Amino acid sequence: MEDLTYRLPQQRVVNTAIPGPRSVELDARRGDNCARALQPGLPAYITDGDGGVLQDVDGNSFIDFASGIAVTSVGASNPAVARAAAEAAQHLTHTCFLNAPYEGFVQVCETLNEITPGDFPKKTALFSTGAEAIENAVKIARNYTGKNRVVVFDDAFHGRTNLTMTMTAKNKPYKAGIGSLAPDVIRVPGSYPLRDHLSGAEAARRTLRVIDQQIGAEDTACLVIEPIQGEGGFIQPAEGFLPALQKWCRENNVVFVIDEIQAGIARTGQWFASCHEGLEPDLITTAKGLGGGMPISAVTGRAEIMDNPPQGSLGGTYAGNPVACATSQAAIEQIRELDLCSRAREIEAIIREELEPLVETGVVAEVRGRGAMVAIELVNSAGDPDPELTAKVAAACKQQGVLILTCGLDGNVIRLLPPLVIPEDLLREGLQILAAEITAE
Ligand code: PLZ
Repeated sequence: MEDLTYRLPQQRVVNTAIPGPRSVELDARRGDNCARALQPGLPAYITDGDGGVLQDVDGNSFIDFASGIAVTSVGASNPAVARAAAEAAQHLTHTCFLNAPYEGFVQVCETLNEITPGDFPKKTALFSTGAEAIENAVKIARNYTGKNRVVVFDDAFHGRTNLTMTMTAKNKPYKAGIGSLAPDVIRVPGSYPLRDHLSGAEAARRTLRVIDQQIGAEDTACLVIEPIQGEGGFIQPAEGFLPALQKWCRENNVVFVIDEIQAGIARTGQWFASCHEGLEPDLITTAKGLGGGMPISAVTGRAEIMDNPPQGSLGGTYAGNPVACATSQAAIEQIRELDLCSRAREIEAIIREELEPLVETGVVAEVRGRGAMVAIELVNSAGDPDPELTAKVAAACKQQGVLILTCGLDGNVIRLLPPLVIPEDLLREGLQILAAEITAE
């Protein structure tokens, strides 16, 4: 993998116990002042980030395998993105597009219409967060079809607002004790090859049978699915599963919505994870990597669906903020210029080379995912999920300066989401530390 240029030294440095003394002080202030629900996974407070590293207040430097949950694909302080933000902010921090429009908003819509799959007329609406994009995709699909039901999947994650937390599968911590759920959201089984041992066609038959028998296409507005489930465990459906769902949607006037919020924007080695199986979703939601670090999200899709909601029914004060539009355009140009789709595929090859040998130990059930969105699922000697070991390995990695995230409904999946600009030696060093922690068990 080719070296890029970096501002910060691309080195792992552990100078203190993690957390170091200044982080401990800051965390005490957090405890006194921030809501208890907001508990950071890394106990160290970050001051700077670049390439594949995050530096903390105590002079430690972590290898970043998180990218702020798949956001900073072009780096946490990409110079082109930082310049675009500064330049935009010197002219407009905000106007509200609905009151006083600006070119940057239109430009991001044009770009998304061009890079999303599907050779048909498309339109885009911009928002601020992933959950907001999902909420709006559902509104648009309901408005277009005149139907209400929303089909979602086991292990799904779509957000934390009322509708999207309902669409999210995991009860704790997302729903328990948080009040009423939204109506008309119905969950069906998906495709989880490691556990269900079904081919894509078999899994799709099972799913469509449940939909036909228990829900009914005549009342269903849309089916919403992540092409690789993110928070749910980096679950990659068996080949053929997603195309079969798309076909069923087309035949039944159900809007096929692909949630590319985590998997999209070059993360999996193509502009969109949908591209790997040639999908042409009716609507695609994007966020995270789209803004190069600034909050921006989008719904992009078939013009006739996107244009159906009446004027004034979509939008928001901050939707498509001018600074976020500028960073989004800069991030997309960086992905093109640095050919980060290819780099994501190279990252996958390196991760597989370093971690696939662990499958022989029996602790790692499989290495799965695409591009720079790869995970390992950890199991005990009986083959059951091992969340204790997973938490222990993740904590040990953090102590050694490697920021690792876990996921999965059973909490037994370690997911790797490095920035696409991470240098190869740093990537390998982090993976070797992770592998050593797993084999030490
Ligand atoms: N859809 C596929 O991955 C956000 C959530 C972290 P927001 N994933 C990270 C957490 O604990 O809240 C996500 C996603 C997919 C929707 C969302 C929601 O995006 O920008 O967090 O609202």
